[in-house]
Parts: sequence; structure tokens; C-alpha cells
Amino acid sequence: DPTTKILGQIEAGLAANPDMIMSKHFDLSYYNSLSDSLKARLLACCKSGAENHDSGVGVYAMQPSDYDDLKPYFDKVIRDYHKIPGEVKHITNWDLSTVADRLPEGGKLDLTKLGLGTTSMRVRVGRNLASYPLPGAMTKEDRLNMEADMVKVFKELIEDPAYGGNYYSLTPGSPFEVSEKFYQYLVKAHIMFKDMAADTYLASAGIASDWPFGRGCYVSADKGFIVWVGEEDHLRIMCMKKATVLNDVFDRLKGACDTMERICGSFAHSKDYGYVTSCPTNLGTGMRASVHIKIPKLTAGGSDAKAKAVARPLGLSVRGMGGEHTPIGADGTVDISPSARLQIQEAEIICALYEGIKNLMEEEKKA
Ligand code: ADP
Ligand code: CIR
Repeated sequence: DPTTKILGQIEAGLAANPDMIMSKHFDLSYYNSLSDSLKARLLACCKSGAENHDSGVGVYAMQPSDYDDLKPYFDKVIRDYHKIPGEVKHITNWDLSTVADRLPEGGKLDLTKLGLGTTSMRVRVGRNLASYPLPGAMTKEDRLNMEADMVKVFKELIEDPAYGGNYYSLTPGSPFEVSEKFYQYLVKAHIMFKDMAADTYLASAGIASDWPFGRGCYVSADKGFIVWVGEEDHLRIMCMKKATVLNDVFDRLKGACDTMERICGSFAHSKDYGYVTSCPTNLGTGMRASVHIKIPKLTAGGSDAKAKAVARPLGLSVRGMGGEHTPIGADGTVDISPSARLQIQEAEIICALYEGIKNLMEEEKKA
């Protein structure tokens, strides 16, 4: 019986990895109090951690309403991961004038003031459409329909001189289909996402199912504005630029998100938790603001261990040159981003990135 099997896997997961957030907060008496349909929904969310005992989190939402409908469970998961002691009440705020005291004079977060030159900067947000199940519960037909809906949105952008550009699809037979070679070029250029089927956590959750159907990305004419379709969230909306002023990518993303939300209709949102994302780690802002910076001393010997240990108390995450779970650059270049996503405002995240880079550069000098 599949229910008995997954309950057994959750119990075994707790024994194998007592720190995994999914199994740590799984309460059998809460589970037993639920209707049959909510029971099935809760187990579907827990499947990735049940099958992968090395998960840190182990849970993904399957429906936009899961966080609210299964709140007694998800609230514990969310508060544990995001280290929020009290009630979660997320607020969205992109207005940099509200953080004026944290901005340098003139309001520009200019990396030349920190001694850096041209730097690769990127800010992304995860967004989901309220009209489809989240990626883990989508059928192949849902994935193809959602991509078709998005192609209509991108046609509007492509015709708008402020955006222009192209849509590239991985769907076999799509009129926008690109070759395997061009897809690999897009991945290397940091434009397109990696093959999801290779990620066992996403595969167990059903998020990588039907790969590569319904997957693609829109790229603006100047390549600075990109929208992923069909990765861990329905949409990952991002701005990228090699320059020195963080405001450039942040301000452009704010405008582009407003445009997307106007054309798509409102995105999936929770009253308490903000923007809904598949993974509870991204909930709230769904935002990751990153730079590629060189810290050769903190990465001496090719290991990221020291950099991670120094970055953690500064509220920063360290990733590799191809994103999460990839190696750092041979010259000591890493991907740095503020770790917080929830109960922090968008305007605060971009300040935290600037302050974080400053602090990390000081640690690099001392090392
Ligand atoms: P996400 O940021 O959406 O959580 P990843 O960590 O896997 O996902 O990164 C996705 C892609 O974005 C990777 O190719 C990664 O190298 C690229 N990337 C992230 N930050 C930057 C940056 N500051 N400059 C250039 N590319 C970046
Ligand atoms: C885990 O629990 O380790 C995986 N499910 C990944 C969790 C981190 N979230 C993410 O990459 N979005």
C-alpha cells in the first residue's frame, strides 16, 4: 500500500537524518486528524524527503494553496527553516526610499565604492500562476498548456521595443524548439537552467517530470531580462548585467515583474507567506540577488568550505559558478547572495547584498 510505504519512509528518514525539516515536523496525530484528501496532499508534499534521506528540507508544495490549507504543518517547517520565532507576516516592498539610511549618498549601490570593477550581477524571483498546480503536481498536458499561455505573454514582450528578444523552447516539436547544442550554450551562458531530471530531489517531488516538455526561456533583445518557464517554479523572472551598480538590475526587475503580473494576471500569493514558491525555502520574496566575486584566499585549495563558514554568519550563501550544487571557479570566483527570502523586504535584500559583499571583501583581505 503506497500510503503505508511513504509513512514508513518518513519514519525511517527521521531515524537516518534527524535534522531533515520534513520528517522532524511530521506529526502523525495531525496527519490522522486530516480528511483523506488533505492526507494525500500532505504526503505528496513530503515525498522528496521521504525518498531522499540526505535532504536538508525535504518538502515541496504541490498546490498554490498547500501552505495555507496545511498550515499547522507548513508553519512549523517555514519557521524552522527561516528561523522566525513568532508569527510569520510577510510584507512585499521594493521601494528603496524606505531603506534610504542603508544606501550610500546618492542612493546608488555602486560596487566601485567597494573596490570592485565590472561585476556579474543577477536578481531573480520565483513566481507561480494561480491557475495551475505547482510544478510537482502538473500533468504533461498542464506543462504544455502553461507554456502555450506564456508564449502568448512573450509575444507581447517581443513586440514591445522595451523588451524585444526571443522565446526558446525545449519542448520536442515546438515551433520555438532549440537544438541540444544551443541549449548547452544557453546553460553555459547562465541564461538557461540545467537539466532538472539529474536532480534527485526535484525528480522525487515530480517537479522534473515530463522533462523537457513545457520547458523554455524568454530572453530580451539585450539579454538582460530573462524568464524561465517550467523549472522549480512556473516562472523564474530575472535581470542580469555585467556592470557595477546593483540598482540597475534591481530596478529593472521591479518594472519587469509589474509588466509580467499585469499580463499574466496576479501570481499565486499567500496572505501570511507572500509569494508562493514550490520550495518553502524561497517563500516570501522568492528573491535571490547574487554577484560573482573573486575571493581566492577564502577559497584557497579549491574548497568552498572556508568561504561558506565565513559567509554564513554574514547572512550570505555561497554557490558555484553554475549555480546551486556546482563547483566554484578555478580562480576563486564564487556566487554570493543574501540567504534570507521571507519576512525580509525586496529593498532590504539588495542592501544586504551590498553590505554582505563589503563584509566578505574585508574577510578576504584579513584571510
Ligand atoms: P537560482 O539562482 O535560480 O536559484 P542557480 O543557483 O542554479 O538557480 O543559478 C542559476 C543560473 O544563474 C546559473 O547558471 C548561475 O551560474 C547563474 N547565476 C547566478 N548568479 C549569477 C550572477 N551574479 N552572474 C551570472 N550568472 C549568475
Ligand atoms: C533538500 O531538501 O535538500 C532539497 N529539497 C533542496 C532544498 C533547497 N531548496 C532549493 O534548492 N530550492
